Amino acid sequence: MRASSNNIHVTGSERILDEANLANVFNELVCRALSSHIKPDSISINVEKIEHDAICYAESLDIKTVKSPTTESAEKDAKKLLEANGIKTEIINQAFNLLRIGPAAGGSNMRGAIIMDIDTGKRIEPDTKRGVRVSRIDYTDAARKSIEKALLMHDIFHHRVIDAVAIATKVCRREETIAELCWSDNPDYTTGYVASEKSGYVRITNMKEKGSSRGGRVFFVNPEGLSLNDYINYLERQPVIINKIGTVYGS
Ligand code: WAQ
Ligand code: MG
Repeated sequence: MRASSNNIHVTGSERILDEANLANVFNELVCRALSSHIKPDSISINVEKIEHDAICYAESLDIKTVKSPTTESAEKDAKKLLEANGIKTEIINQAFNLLRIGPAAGGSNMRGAIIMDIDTGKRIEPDTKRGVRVSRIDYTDAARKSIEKALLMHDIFHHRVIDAVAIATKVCRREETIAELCWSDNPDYTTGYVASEKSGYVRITNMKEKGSSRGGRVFFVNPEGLSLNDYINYLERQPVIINKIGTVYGS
């Protein structure tokens, strides 16, 4: 589903389903579009067939929460985590600077993610205006229920968390990915995260000031032996379904 207003992207969401569930989910997606912070004037739903054999199954990353009281402390916490994953401080600073000013040309947000070479700090995504969109990721019904329940229990339930954990899980299970850094472009949603196979999905509160509509994602990748085409093809095209939920920790 993609919803826009005056030709500007408002919200999007996607699912991987059996044919039998297709019609039910239409309803859910339309409701989601209509309940977005900006009312869309256009909603499109696109359906594509996926071969069963092509699907990979994954366990979601463990979820932790760091309660950082200010944007400054949140940035420090995020940087420490990224350093612990072996990324150089100067490269991390570059990623922060980009997300803070707006990574697309002219200082606006991107629809997709930045891919950053951890040796040089160079952006290597082919289209620096759009970025790379992670797609074809979902939960089994049982896994979705289980993550909803665990998030509710820890009082951190939000559809953004569920979607972001799915994206981070897909991104981090590829060995090219060293870590991911993200915060939302929604002005009311200030919790961001650092994720990696090693650290899990670490939520950090106050990653940006309330009211800021700057947000984005950076995938830090190891350039050694990297085939950028294969990597992007995996992110965009490989169907991944989460069938098991990692541990959800309280804060
Ligand atoms: N693939 C790659 N990049 C994306 C995708 C995607 N599928 N979706 C969004 N982005 C990029 C794009 O640049 C957006 O501007 C930016 O990420 C933020 O997207 O656990 O909601 O959908 O509480 O606003 C984090 C949840 C929520 C933290 C992140 O991101 C928590 C969020 P948003
Ligand atoms: Mg958004």
